[in-house]
Amino acid sequence: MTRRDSVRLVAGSTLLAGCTIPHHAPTAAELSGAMPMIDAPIVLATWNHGKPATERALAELAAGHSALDAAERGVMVVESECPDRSVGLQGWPDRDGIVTLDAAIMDDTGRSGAVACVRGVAHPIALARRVMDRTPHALLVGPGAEAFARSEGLHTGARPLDPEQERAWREWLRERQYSPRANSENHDTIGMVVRDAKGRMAASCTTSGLAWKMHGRVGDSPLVGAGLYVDPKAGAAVCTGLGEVVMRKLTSCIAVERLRSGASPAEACRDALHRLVEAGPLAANVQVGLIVLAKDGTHAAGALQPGFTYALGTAAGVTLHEAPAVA
Ligand code: SD4
Repeated sequence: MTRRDSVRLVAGSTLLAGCTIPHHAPTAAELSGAMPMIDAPIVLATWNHGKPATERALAELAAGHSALDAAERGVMVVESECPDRSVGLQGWPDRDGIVTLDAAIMDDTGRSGAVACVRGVAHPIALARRVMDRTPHALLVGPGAEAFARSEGLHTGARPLDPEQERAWREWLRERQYSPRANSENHDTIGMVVRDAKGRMAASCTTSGLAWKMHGRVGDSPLVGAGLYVDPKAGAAVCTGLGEVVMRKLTSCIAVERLRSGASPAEACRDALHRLVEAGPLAANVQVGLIVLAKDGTHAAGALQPGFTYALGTAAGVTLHEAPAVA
């Protein structure tokens, strides 16, 4: 995608055809994130694949579904199809040739659900939602999460690597080098923040994690406060990038806490990312992207390095943008 493409406005007419979102088309100031969009639905999602996910989330909102439903169903689009191989069962495997998935969902009532290191589940975000809705727990992992998936009819069964996964894994095995790089193709979690027309907010994350990770490795995506966070008094945030950095600094929680103390989304984004920069070697030469949505609909995105794209969905349609880098 060229930079020009990245800021091209995608016509909203197809997306919203037949749907009723009874709000004015956002002004340029509202779209920039600086002006509040009171009572208007808004969705932000990470990376280029955030666009189809955002389109789906907006369609869910237009059909009258909640922010929580939109956050779940939006990211399912990428779980089903992810050419980047960073989400869902088509994701790159770990170093033992096994695909393990992490996902989490949270709403603004303080409820959350998550799963980590699960195999054989096509829609880990739906499983995370069931953990939230149908268990007294917040996080299920590994075989326990898979057993729960079976009982919920969400386990799709063991499946061998597809030819492309097999080829890439075998190629990696030749060198067995594992050194995460900024903006490498294996940092592409789909994360989403949503505010519906009633002002309800939700966030979701789903990923196959880092390619060629150690078996059992879990990143930030299923961890509340790290990969995602929602506070009804402030707003919501989602992170993508190197989980080992984010989970040690609770980047999403820091961003939302800054909103709570009165910072704008742009300030909250910058401050949370600066905490990573302050960490020195831990965050040197790695990528972390952050999207922040305040309760009033103002929003911002930022990243440690250039190249982090995100989708913005409003009543006017879905646009792709590149976030400013702080490093
Ligand atoms: C992880 N944060 O497992 C995820 C990976 C990611 O964009 O976000 N990639 O560390």
